[in-house]
Amino acid sequence: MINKLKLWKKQPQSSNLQERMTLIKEQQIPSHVAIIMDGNGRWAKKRALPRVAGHHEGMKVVRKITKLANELGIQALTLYAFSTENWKRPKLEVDYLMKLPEEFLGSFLPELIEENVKVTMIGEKENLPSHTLKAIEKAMVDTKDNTGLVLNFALNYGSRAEMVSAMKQVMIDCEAGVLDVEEITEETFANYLMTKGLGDPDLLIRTSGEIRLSNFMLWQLAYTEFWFTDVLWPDFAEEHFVQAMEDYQNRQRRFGGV
Ligand code: V0D
Repeated sequence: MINKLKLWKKQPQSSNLQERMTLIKEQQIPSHVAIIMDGNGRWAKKRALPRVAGHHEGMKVVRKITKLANELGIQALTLYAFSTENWKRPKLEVDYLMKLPEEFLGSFLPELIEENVKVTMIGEKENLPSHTLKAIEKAMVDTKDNTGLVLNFALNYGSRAEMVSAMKQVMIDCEAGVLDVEEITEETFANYLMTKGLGDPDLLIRTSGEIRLSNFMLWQLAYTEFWFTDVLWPDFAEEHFVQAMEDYQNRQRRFGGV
């Protein structure tokens, strides 16, 4: 009995995960998953580390989850990396955050290309440091023809600003006679948003125990399933993502049918 228990305990987590992933792949996979990656600062504080250490650890998790999402056949993964509110943080922290895209792409872009991942971005490019923008734009160019997972970074993004800017462009097009007022529908309006062509998220994950949207994709999340966890983003692992997928599929089974 003791031996049996030991054997059971020794089961490597990975093989168990592989089995769960196989089952997930046999059912309906969400096409588009969005994640609010919260709790990096709190993770660092718990360890008496500077906040930036949490951000750096969080970056490693982005790599892990991207790989997993791609393996599962998810078509798009939108990650909320920097909100328009985040500019209010101490300058040194913001400066550090703005170096993360370069560091991330510096080590992972070859792998992303290898894995057929396409890098995209939503958010205001205008206020980003040029070194940050340069790195992201190079990644977008280098991966533009890739047909696998769309890895979409929301950076300097705010949903209300996105909708106001869409509204302005709608007005401009109407005044120019390119668009008729009668043609403004939910579908045409969606084409003025930065997420044009992406499709709405099927599943939203938010880590770190906060139960709110924080101005993230308000239009696009109208019909999305929400999944919240107390796990802090740097602690978020494959098993948590797999759990979110299983819960999503259970909801689809229970409520999804006609
Ligand atoms: C910090 C947790 C990857 C959230 C993840 C500038 C906060 C790690 C990127 C990244 C950030 C962005 C664009 C790109 C490639 C990588 C990133 C920021 C913060 C904000 F093309 N992680 N990451 N960007 N963190």
